[in-house]
Amino acid sequence: MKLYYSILSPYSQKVMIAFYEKGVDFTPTKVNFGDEAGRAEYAKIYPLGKIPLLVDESKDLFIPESTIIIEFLENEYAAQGTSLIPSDKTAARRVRFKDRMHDLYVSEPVVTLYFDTMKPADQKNPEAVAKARKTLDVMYNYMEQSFAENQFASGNEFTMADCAAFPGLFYAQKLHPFSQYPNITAYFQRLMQRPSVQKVLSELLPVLQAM
Ligand SMILES: N[C@@H](CCC(=O)N[C@@H](CS)C(=O)NCC(=O)O)C(=O)O
Repeated sequence: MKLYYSILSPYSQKVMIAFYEKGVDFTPTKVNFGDEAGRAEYAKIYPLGKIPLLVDESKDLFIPESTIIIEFLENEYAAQGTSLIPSDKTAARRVRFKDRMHDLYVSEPVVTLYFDTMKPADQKNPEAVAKARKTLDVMYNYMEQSFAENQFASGNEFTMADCAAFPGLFYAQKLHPFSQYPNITAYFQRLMQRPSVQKVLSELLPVLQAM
């Protein structure tokens, strides 16, 4: 199985954490978003141009969207590694809800902040930045309460929702710090201790240092 990804991409990191938690092998296939040729090449594979994307031509598999890739992994490899989506329907719905919360209201605003820092002064969008920061503040308050009672995002077991939480929080450390929230800080430290997260960081940190 080929995973089209970039190590800088939060949604790629989310899926890689899931692969490592499940102990499922994959062939990492880097997408070069840094130049036009790389983008054009990838658009031939997936016209929407979004990563991550999981492809297995021999099995006629073509799976975009980080959450759907993890759903596929859990279905195919249920008995292997960490259970990322519980078999109980109510527990699974709660995990899916938290996964959506982390993608839409943590990772997305953090991505907005990240790209705004890269823009020249005359292209910055203070309105979008203010909205992103407000969303993050609401989420931080919500998460702070949640982690007072739970070790992980949906109860006391690591799930897909935690795969989704790590990348946004990782970039948020610099872009919209959560250090004044002790429960989120402790949760982030728990995530940092996961071998799956360490494996992603071992690829990510050298790239960030070189930038
Ligand atoms: N909802 C998608 C989001 C994927 C996404 O936005 N990926 C970004 C990188 S983190 C991307 O491919 N950006 C390239 C572009 O939009 O052209 C998922 O969960 O996989």
